Amino acid sequence: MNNYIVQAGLGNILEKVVAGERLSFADGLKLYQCKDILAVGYLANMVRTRLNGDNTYFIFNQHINYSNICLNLCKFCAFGREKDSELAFEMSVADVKQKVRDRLAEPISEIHMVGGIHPDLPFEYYLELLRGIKEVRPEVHIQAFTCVEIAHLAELAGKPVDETLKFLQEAGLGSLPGGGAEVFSPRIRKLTCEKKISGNAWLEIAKAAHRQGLNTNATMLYGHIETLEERLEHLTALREAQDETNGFLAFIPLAFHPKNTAMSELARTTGLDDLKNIAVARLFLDNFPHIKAYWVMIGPQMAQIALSFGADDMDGTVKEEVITHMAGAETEQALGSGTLVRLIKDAGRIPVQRDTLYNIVEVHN
Ligand code: V47
Repeated sequence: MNNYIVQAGLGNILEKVVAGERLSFADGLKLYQCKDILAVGYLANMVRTRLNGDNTYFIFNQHINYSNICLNLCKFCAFGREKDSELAFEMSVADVKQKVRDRLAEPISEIHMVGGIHPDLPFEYYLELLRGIKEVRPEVHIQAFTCVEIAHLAELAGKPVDETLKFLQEAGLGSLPGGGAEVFSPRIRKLTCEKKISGNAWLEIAKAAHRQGLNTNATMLYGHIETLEERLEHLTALREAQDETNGFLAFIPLAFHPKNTAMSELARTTGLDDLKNIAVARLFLDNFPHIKAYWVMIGPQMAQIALSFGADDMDGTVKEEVITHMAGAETEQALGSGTLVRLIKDAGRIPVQRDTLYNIVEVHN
């Protein structure tokens, strides 16, 4: 096998991976440019196995989008709407509580809740959302509000970010999801999401959350107009932030879905690029414990294959995914745990049901 990796031009990287050495920017670029996906995947699988063995994590979770009304209206997004749009929606706290109540019979341990940057909902609404969910389902872990929403909530609260996070934590917030990171490059943000907070601001909020005892995830929206160098700059910034605070749990590459967006002329990502992003992330983000293959975006079959290319997490049952489906995703809106377990076992890995913080709930052997 070593000869094969050397022939693929990745001999130096193999040596570093075996020695547990950190990869350089140039190494990352070489991996992205390498056309031999099996060689890249072999290396990523070495790291995946070293860090997580055969364990492949999944969770029983429920997605709730409290509103799609958004001031940012990013070009890659098919979800956000202006307030007066016919397709705009906004849930009351009672609506959200009902969504949670509807699924009380299912063993859901995490609520993943995000929305847009709403022009006029008050800070109290967000606190009430958290308190309301906890009232209905006290044990559930609420993973809610991206760093972009947190910046907005801090403005609404008229408080610094750390104090705002404290209020949210006291109301029931357990951790932050990884959305809103997009690509940190100022060039990409100017062209695709000019109104959104900067990449640096996103990173500062994630680090503030970590210091506050809140874990977060991180994402990268790939497959639109970003260059390979911009992807690596994004990964480098995440790796540096993680060196500082060690609060990121998982990295999730998000495959761009162009339908119904202002960038609908672009093509969907290819399977190779999907696998490449998982594998390069696993190799480059040496301080991230987990890499998620988000089946909603790349499909359950590709997510299953990704388990041999660096991924050790398949997210979860999800239930009612909206953001990607509005942008043309053809995947299901939910997967049963039986399907997840079968996909993982078929890939020769061990299905491990987890909670949000990666404590093991049950090994499905
Ligand atoms: O923030 C928006 C992205 C994110 C599109 O933390 C799009 O565990 C593809 O962040 N095509 C929301 N992506 C999803 C997200 C997420 C999902 C699953 C797990 C976790 C986690 C986080 O989706 C947005 C944005 O970055 N997005 N539009 C689109 N057309």
